[in-house]
Amino acid sequence: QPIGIFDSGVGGLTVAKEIKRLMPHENFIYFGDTAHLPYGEKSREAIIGFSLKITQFLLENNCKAIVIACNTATANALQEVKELVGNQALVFDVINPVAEKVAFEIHQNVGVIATKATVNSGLYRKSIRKLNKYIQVDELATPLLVPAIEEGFVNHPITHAIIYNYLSDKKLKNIETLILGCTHYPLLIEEIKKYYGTRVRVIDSPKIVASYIRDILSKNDLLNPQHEEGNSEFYLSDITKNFEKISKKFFGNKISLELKKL
Ligand code: DGN
Repeated sequence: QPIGIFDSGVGGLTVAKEIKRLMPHENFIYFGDTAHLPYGEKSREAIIGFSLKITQFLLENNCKAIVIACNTATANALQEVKELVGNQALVFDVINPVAEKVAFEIHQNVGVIATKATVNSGLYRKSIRKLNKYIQVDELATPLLVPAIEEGFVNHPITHAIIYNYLSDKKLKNIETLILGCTHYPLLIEEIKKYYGTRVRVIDSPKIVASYIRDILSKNDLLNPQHEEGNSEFYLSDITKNFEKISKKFFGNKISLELKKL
């Protein structure tokens, strides 16, 4: 049985890549909802609607676990996805494992950058402070980053300018740790680290999420036996050049992308 992973576009590939690296024997099905991108600007109702349709598709494909590899969908539709899934599969999200990890670390001033819809939900702040009320969490919406990444502007003067502009915001002035609260942002992690030097630790969320998933699958005895390499399938609601480019960079040229309208 495969692991189903979804996002609005290429962002969730950062999580899929870590899942593949840590669990090479697992099969996975990736769904990128490129036709409805970016989720960060959509209403809660719209985000719930897309997330449920994708989850349904993944369940029809017999997934043993559903990974909401999108912070915006997690922040707006986690409960609804869990209700739809019931006990048909396990549901994982990208916020709670990271919040748990950060809540028990020594740093007290944490910054989060994310889409508008994630910041408006305040879910990072709530989840971290529920576990540790001494941590100060400041969230900043950085909405231009997703379209820039989807346009392929990685390691590019345009993204440099956007990053410098956002990160110099006074909200993030005293932070010691920065959470990349959008699965697209790890594609810019080197550029973001360069901005801070050693002053701020930048959290690599996909690594944390993938190792959390492995632990839970293993506890539930749901990991595949380790004798053959897992295969991967990719479905998109619109096939875009950038998705093709980034997915091939991550998973090699042999992968094929299937069109699946929602
Ligand atoms: N990658 C998604 C996230 O983690 O929030 C959102 C991207 C988007 O559609 N704006």
